[in-house]
Amino acid sequence: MSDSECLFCRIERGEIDAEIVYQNDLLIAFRDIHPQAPTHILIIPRKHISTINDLQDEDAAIVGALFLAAKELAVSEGLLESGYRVAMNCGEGAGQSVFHIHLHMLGGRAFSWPPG
Ligand code: DGP
Repeated sequence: MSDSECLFCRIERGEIDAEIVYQNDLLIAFRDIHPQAPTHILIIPRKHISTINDLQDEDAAIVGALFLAAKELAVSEGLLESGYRVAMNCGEGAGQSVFHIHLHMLGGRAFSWPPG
């Protein structure tokens, strides 16, 4: 899929509405359209990267920025004390449905392990 057709690239360009809760020069974060917890935010790089398997060494700063954004969002969402989960699915078999990498950040309820 090209960047022009990618759903999350279109959100990043402002062509599709989303509730953006955080952004910087490397990424944007917005609320998931089908939340699985009281807080469910997707943190995506501005750069189109389809899956974890497509990451290059030069993307290390982007990957780090995704996690640092999760920490900032834990503060703004009030989740530091209660805890929260971050997860990234890779491939259809793992549940990935949008092929532009995104870190799920979920909080506001109890979580079990292992995930389904
Ligand atoms: P995954 O299954 O890991 O690829 O997660 C994709 C997530 O994207 C899923 O939780 C639902 C969310 N999603 C899909 N389409 C949209 C959309 O148009 N807007 C928003 N905000 N979220 C979307």
